[in-house]
Amino acid sequence: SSRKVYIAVDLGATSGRVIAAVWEDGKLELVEKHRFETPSVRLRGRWHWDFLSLYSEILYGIKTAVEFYGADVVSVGVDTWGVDYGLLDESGELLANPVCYRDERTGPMVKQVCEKLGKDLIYAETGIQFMFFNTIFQIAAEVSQSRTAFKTATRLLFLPDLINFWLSGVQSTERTAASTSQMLNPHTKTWSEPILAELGVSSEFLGDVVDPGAKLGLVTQEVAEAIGTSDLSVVTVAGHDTGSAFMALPEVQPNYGILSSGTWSILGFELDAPNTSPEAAAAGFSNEVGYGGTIRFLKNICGLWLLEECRRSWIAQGEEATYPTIMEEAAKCEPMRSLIDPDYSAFATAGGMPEKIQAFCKEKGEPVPETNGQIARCIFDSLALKYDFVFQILEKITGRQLEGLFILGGGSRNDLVNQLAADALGLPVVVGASEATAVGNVMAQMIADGEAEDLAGARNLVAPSFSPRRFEPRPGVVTTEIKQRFSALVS
Ligand code: LFR
Repeated sequence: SSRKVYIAVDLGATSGRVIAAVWEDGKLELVEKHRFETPSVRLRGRWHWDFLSLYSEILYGIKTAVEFYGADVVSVGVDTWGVDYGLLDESGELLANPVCYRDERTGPMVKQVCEKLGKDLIYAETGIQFMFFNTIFQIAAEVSQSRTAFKTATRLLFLPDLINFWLSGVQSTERTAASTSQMLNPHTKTWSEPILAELGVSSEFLGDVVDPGAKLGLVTQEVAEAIGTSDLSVVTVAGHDTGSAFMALPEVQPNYGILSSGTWSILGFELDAPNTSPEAAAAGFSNEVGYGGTIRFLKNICGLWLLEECRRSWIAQGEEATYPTIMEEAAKCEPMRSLIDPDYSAFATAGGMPEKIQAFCKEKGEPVPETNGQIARCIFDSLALKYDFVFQILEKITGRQLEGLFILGGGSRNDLVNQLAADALGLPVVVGASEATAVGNVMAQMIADGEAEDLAGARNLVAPSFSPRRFEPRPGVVTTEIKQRFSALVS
């Protein structure tokens, strides 16, 4: 048949998905084959990913897709959140469970590494915003704690590469995943020598960097037995999930900002070349290398993590706290009553989120949100205001006057926030695929398979399959006073 099926494995910090993308008669249809949680496990003072369990879920999802689509299945691609990694010995053995990026072990490292190398040099070399969990700081923590697994390891694989290795038997280092580590130079698009030298790691340890779209080969015999076919090819995609998400724009609109909304709210837009100017450095924007050498010029805003963490607390206290009830209550609450800075540092780590939000409000003289609905509403209002705040900086640095905002990803299902974002920006919001990451993942596979020539071609090919939704700004909902009140809260 003319039908082709590509499998996207997409791991996010809230859930993992195995999605079959069915390409037939010029239309791409996404079918979710398996969804599972990706919880972190506290063990001996550290937050770990339960990686073998994630691997089993992935195999199960692929098997289900193969059973259903048979010989039409062409290839599989893997993307995950960024910066985390597995450590391997010479024989390819995984030496320890990968540690979660939110783990506190990197805390003191930012200061330490920056004092040694200089913040300016690190930014000029990498163009990446300073976040405590970047791989550069995780490696510094490994060194400083003299961790046995790290000392023994001969190879580091970022998480998408680790799964690709388990599926195909081939070790590779994909460029978009490498880029967000804060160890890659976005101008040369290869490892930064000064950073590697400072960390004391070699480019062999990190590996030669390959582009998304590389064919690694067929699945191993072991995997073939688990999924029921040996005829499945493993292809590198934009392994960093945000890199895949930014590929799946609903329209070509160069003057639109792009928001990838999920656990994180990642706001920026696509450039042809990196901007590592002092202004970009001062504002803390990242230049992440994307598919086809594009640059995502962006900033991470703490996104629906805030709500996920609140839900985790509420559920632990025996409440039901389902998404629909929370949304319904939040919609009924007084708008803009309590505001927080979503990026306040204490919010970045796990635990006690409702109390942390209440404490922030108390300290800043904001009315303290009491009910679950009020807390959720506070998060949504504050996120929309933060988008506007960052958007203005983005305009200043790039000299572009932005005309609207694309919202992509799982968080784009939240129409309350979509509308609030339009209100805060005073601009239209166009909502694209909620599984944008999977769409981008599949686009890279389609290009590798010869169905599209390049990124622009794939965008044109795939966009008609996902009809965008528009939100127009409502005048008067977000006033100048509210914006000023919010700005005063941002540290
Ligand atoms: C989103 C994301 C962000 C990255 C953060 C940590 O899932 O990949 O792009 O900054 O997670 O890796």
